Amino acid sequence: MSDVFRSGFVALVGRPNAGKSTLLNACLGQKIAIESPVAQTTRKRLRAVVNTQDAQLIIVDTPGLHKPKDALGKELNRSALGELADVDVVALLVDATKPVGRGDAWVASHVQACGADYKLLVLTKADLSNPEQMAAQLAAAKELASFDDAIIVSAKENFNVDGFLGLVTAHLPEGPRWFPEDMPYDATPEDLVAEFVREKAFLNLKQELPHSLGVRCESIEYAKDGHASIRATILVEREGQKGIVVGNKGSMIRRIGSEARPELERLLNCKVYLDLNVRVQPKWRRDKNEIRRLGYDAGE
Ligand SMILES: Nc1nc2c(ncn2[C@@H]2O[C@H](COP(=O)(O)OP(=O)(O)OP(=O)(O)O)[C@@H](O)[C@H]2O)c(=O)[nH]1
Ligand SMILES: [Mg+2]
Repeated sequence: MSDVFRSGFVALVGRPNAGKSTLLNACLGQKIAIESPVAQTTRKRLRAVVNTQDAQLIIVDTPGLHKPKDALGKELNRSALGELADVDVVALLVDATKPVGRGDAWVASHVQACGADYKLLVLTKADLSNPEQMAAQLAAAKELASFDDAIIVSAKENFNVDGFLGLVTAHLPEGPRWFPEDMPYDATPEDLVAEFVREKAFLNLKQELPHSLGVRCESIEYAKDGHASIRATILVEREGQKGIVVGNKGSMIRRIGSEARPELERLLNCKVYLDLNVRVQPKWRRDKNEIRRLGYDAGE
């Protein structure tokens, strides 16, 4: 154990699908951020507090940076770029399996310009890549900005996640434990319930309509016997989409519910009854008020 205690904020940024949320979960050792192969899965900042004997890291998951097509996309970018302003460490995540492109260069230019003391390049998904591809990718990604360091990880296989945490910790300033040790994240149970339902909807409907889907948790009520009754609404933009989410005789919405329930039970640590409904809310992605109601805005 070292005699200095370090603490600080670490932002994970990168293009959509780079593996930011998966790395956050691996660092925390618990799933709080939703993961999916759909680009722009993460819609709001989420902070995980990782405690070790010598340090406290507040790791910030951000929405993937991309070319926005609507008000929601603009909010996602605003939220992610906003995080760069006020952190000690920025980790730029680049997918080891996809060619480094203009999107990465654009993200890297923001990393370059931000005031963080330590800028780390993280090549993700090492398990899907081979050594030659990784070496080429690392060389190309290093050109994107002047990084202080680079590291290769696989969050899925838990490869070098400790290495990542160690490297970041060593570059945090000396400071106190900002958050109590029993507070591993900054989201409400309602936020996480809505997100977990959205993940299952994304995974099942990724070909059809992921970006048109929003989820709101209406209520969580705890009964005397300890179980939680949860009501949540899936928002879609058109009547036809409602039919897809409901599915033949309700088969799709039942599937989404039955996939979400075990994860919600693990999260809330009790038995869960989940009541899911679908509502049509035309063009909600263009409506700033609805985006705000769903909690997908960057806030002030
Ligand atoms: N094989 C493998 N897959 C990974 C790894 N990390 C992430 N993935 C997968 O890559 C996809 C995207 O991961 P996310 O963590 O959701 O990516 P993200 O950067 O948070 O994406 P956005 O929220 O859209 O910006 C998911 O299907 C993950 O399962 C990894 O280390 N290995
Ligand atoms: Mg994400």
